[in-house]
Amino acid sequence: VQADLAPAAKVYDRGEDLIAAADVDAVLVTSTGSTHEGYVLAAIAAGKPCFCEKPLATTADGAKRIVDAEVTHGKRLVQVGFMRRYDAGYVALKQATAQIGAPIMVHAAHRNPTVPESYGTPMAIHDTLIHEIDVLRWLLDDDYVSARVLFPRKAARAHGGLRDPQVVVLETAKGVLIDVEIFVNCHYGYDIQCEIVGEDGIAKLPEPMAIQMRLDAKLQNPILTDWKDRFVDSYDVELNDFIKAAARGTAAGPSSWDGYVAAITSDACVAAQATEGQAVAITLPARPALYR
Ligand code: ISE
Repeated sequence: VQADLAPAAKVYDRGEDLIAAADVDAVLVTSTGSTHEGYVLAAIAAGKPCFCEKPLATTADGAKRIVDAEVTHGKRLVQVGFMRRYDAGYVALKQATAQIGAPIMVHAAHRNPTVPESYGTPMAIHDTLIHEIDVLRWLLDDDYVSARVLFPRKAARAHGGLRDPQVVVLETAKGVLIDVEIFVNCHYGYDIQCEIVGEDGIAKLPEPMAIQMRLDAKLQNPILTDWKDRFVDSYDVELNDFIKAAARGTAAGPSSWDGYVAAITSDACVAAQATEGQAVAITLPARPALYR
């Protein structure tokens, strides 16, 4: 932010100095993923509530260092930016899941219209699938025990060395089997699908609200093209949740533990990309009391 555009705002050369400033009460970490661990640890050391965009850290070890620091601090300070838990459609899907009997399978799709040349095959996991990794744990109240990754033929619009699409198969501790299609060059739009199959019925994520048109001899339902538009409301709700908890000197919503589990699971999925369909085990340490 240029100082002349927002005179009340102060500009700091180092994030750590901003975090330590006496007139800073809470911290939003929305910088590049590789800086998240350092800034979140600095906020915990300063005892300040901290909202951190996903990923919490780019490695599971980095996320574990944050969990350890917060447990030592003795109180939750960190909320992770898994905004789908605040999306009205996913909130309704969680309520509906209670009515279909015990879940057995989940079929999901995470489709982007296109990605930049800098987007590589592992990013389909730690930058894209990470949203399903978190929201499905929350929807099912379950954890993952294994991951497999399957690749169909490469899509025509997938650039250079990018392997796209891919299908990730996750198995949970309760025996639920999840398949998630990740297709980041689908071209037609930004399309998120999630269907939960239970003993007694099926619950499906609703399409985003849009006006259906009968026009020019066509029945048309518009499809969004950008993830920022698809989840714009949930970003507001998640930040309001953070601000309310920060006013009480703590944090709510997705925790550092959720960020750590997502990092462990992401690492296993990236490892599974290289095993050509073989399952990679996912083992979680005991959950600290602070996060139960
Ligand atoms: C992006 O970083 C996001 O967080 C979006 O939700 C996801 O759909 C996209 O694939 C990511 O690159």
